[in-house]
Amino acid sequence: MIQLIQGDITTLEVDAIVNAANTSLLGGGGVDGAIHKAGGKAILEDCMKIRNQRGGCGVGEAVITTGGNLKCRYVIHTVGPVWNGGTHNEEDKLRNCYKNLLILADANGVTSIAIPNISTGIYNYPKDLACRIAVDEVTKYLLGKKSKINKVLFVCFDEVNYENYMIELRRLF
Ligand code: AR6
Repeated sequence: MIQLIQGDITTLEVDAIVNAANTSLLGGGGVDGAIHKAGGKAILEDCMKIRNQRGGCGVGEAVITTGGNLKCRYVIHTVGPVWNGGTHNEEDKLRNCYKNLLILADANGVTSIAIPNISTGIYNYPKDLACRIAVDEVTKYLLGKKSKINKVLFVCFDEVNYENYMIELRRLF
């Protein structure tokens, strides 16, 4: 099941929420700042361990930590591409975010997951293009693999993203 909601991802009761992080995994603004603020220091401690093990998280990759004080068991951190005109493999990198976060979720027994609009804030990816990629990758993954994920929430914070997702999901379903 795919659901669309508008709101703050840090309040949701799901197995995992996804963070739009940066390669340092040390926190930042936007949804990243909100997740670390609401989730507390246990999330940052796990991020530091991952930094020590593998030096952070590459663009398009995903890593998993505790959900700390949040209502979710896990936070899956992925790093979207910075939009740079569209000629720097931004699309492949954004597709990789969705592919890898879903694979990592399944590998950890996650059955419900909430995903924000990766790269569409500070990283400036055009919202309409990012929306199509997100919906395409999630639907392909749920249809194509023996996934145990049975609930995906697309969580939009701003009105433009919400409208884009509404149109795209209505077009498909
Ligand atoms: N819940 C859900 N979505 C949110 C929330 C929230 N609480 N807050 C913002 N958004 P951004 P990026 C939406 O900038 O573009 C950070 O500093 C927001 O409206 O959070 O991938 C990281 O550390 C937008 O649509 O992430 C990186 O340095 C979407 O989340 C950098 O920003 C993504 O916006 C990553 O930039």
